[in-house]
Amino acid sequence: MNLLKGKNILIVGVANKHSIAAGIAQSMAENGANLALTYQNERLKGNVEKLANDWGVKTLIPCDVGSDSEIKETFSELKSNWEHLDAVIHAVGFAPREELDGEFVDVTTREGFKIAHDISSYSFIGLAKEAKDMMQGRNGSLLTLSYLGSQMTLPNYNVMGLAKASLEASVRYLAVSMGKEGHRVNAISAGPIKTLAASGVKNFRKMLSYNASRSPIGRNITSLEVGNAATFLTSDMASGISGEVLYVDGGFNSTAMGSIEEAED
Ligand code: NAD
Ligand code: 0WE
Repeated sequence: MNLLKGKNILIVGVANKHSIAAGIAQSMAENGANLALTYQNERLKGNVEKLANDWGVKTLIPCDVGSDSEIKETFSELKSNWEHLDAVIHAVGFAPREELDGEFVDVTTREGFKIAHDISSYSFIGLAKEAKDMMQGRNGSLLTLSYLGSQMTLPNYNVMGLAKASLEASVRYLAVSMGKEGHRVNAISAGPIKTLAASGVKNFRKMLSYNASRSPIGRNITSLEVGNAATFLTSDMASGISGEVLYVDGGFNSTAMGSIEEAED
């Protein structure tokens, strides 16, 4: 399909081939988009360069979203390549590792809270602010990635749950603000996927099998499935959708009791 033919799209959050942002880039490249990618730091540059090559992407820009000046620099660099911008994809989340292992009330710190909200939530607003100029008159789209932990508790997601709740609220406020410019703002709430961000998480394999067995589709989702939903939301096919959180989780969020078989009598 060619849902994004001729659209210029910035993707933030590719670390390696397992990244959700990589599934999004693949789907968008297959749908005719012109892509630019950022990478967080020199350590990840090599990985991202190789992937960019596979997708025929020429524009690669370093950007730590914790820095206002790096965000600004990203868009001035982009402006030297493109006349305009149609969409921004934000697939970034981070909390200090210690915040994601243990009892919420004990492991959450003021500093960890600040970092989690800064990198995982504020950064989406920071990107929108700077993207506005290049997106003028384009009826563009902004998209971020969230997780069910924003709405319900699960072990160890802790302060990230708060940061994702903040991110989802900012999707709604940004939808109003950016709506005045003709742009749409949405989130995809993805089911669990084994990515770099998930690799350090205790019992992640168990979480994957728990989710697969309790999902209506009976399996976990892939980053390409997230990518295809992202392609739809970014395309003109979704021109009526804004301020929305779309679940791409095989239906997991909608079941309270998938099966009774494993319960005891
Ligand atoms: P990933 O590790 O592949 O991607 C996370 C990205 O965030 C990396 O590219 C990393 O470089 C980037 N990042 C972190 N701090 C940054 C900073 N200061 N500046 C710039 N970039 C920074 O993992 P992923 O699972 O693909 O995560 C992408 C998004 O998807 C995140 O928002 C995550 O919360 C969300 N998500 C993940 C899952 C899952 O199970 N993997 C499920 C739902 C939502
Ligand atoms: O949003 C995420 C990933 C969040 C994340 C993961 C890490 C691990 C390494 C943010 N920051 C860090 N920092 C690190 O140092 N997911 C939805 C995946 C995920 O992470 C979890 C999960 C799930 C699911 C953490 C605990 C419990 C469940």
